[in-house]
Amino acid sequence: MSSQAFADGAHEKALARDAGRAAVDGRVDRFPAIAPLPPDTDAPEHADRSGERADATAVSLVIPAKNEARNLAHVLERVPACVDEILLVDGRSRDATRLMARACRPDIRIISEPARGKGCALRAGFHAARGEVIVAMDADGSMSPEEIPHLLYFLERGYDFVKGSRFVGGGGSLDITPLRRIGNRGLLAVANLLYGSRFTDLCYGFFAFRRRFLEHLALESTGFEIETELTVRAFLAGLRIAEIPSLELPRRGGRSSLHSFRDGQRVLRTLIAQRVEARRARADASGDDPLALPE
Ligand SMILES: Nc1nc2c(ncn2[C@@H]2O[C@H](COP(=O)(O)OP(=O)(O)OP(=O)(O)O)[C@@H](O)[C@H]2O)c(=O)[nH]1
Ligand SMILES: [Mg+2]
Repeated sequence: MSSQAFADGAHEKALARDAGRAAVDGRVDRFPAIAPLPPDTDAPEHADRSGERADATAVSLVIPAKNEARNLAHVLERVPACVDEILLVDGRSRDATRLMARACRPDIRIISEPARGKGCALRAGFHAARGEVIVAMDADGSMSPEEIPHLLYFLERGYDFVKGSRFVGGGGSLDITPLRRIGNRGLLAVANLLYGSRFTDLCYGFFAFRRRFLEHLALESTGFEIETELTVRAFLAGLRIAEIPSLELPRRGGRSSLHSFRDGQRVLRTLIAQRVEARRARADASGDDPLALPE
C-alpha cells in the first residue's frame, strides 16, 4: 500500500478493500507512510471527532506511569478530545505522579496497580476502562498523543487491533539504543518465524483495540512482555490487525524501568510459551500429536 493510494482520494476505497481482505485471511496489514488524516482530525484543536466517528463508541486511554511526574503534563495536555476518559495506572510512584495527573486533568481516573509491573498495570487499566475502544500509551513523553486519531481511524474502518510500529515506513525511533534495536529485531524474527506472521514491531506500547476482545485475549503478563502477549494472542485469535507508523521520541526525563536482558528474555519466553500453548490447543481440538512437525 503506497502513501499515494491515500493521497489521491482513493483513501476510503483502499481502506475498505484492505479491511475486507484482512477480515478474510486474518493476516497483519501494514500501512507505511500513511497520509495525514483529513484536516478536521489533523490538528489537536480540531481533534474532537465524536460527531464524525463511524461508530459512536467511547474511547478510553490507559496510561501506565511509574515516577513520571516530570513527563506527565507534556503528555496529558496533548490528549485529543476524541478520548472520552483517561485512566492513569500508578506504579507506586514515589514522586508527584498522582498530583501532577490530577492537576493537568481533574477528570482523570487514577487507579493503583494491583501488583508490580507494566503488564499488571495495563491489565488493571484495561479491565477498569469503560470505553468500547481501549488505547494504551506510555507516560514518558516518547509517544505523541496526536497519533491517537490515526489508531482510531483504522479501528473505525474494520480493524480490531491497531498497533503503532516504529519500523514500518513513516515510523521511527529516536529513543532506541543499538543494543535494543538488535534485540528487537531478533525477537521480531523469532515471532514471525514461530507464528508465520509479518509483524514489523513487537515491543511497542502504543496501540488500540476493541474491548469486546479483552476476555478472549485472557492476558496474563505482569511485565514488559505484555505487548508481545497481546500481539500474539490477537494474531492467534484471528483479529483483524493493522500496523501503522509511529515515531518514538526520547523519554523526556527520568529513568526507564526496562532492563534489556531480563525483559528480552521474558519476551522470548512469552513467544515460545504462547506457541506451545496454541499447538497444544490445536492438537486437543483435532486429536493430533502435539509434537508433530508443522505442516
Ligand atoms: N504502573 C506502572 N507503570 C510502569 C511500570 N514500569 C514501567 N511503567 C510505565 O510504562 C511506560 C513504559 O516504561 P519505560 O520505563 O519508559 O520503558 P520503555 O519505554 O520500554 O523503555 P525506554 O525506551 O527506555 O523508555 C512508562 O510510562 C512507565 O512509567 C510499572 O511497574 N508500573
Ligand atoms: Mg519509555
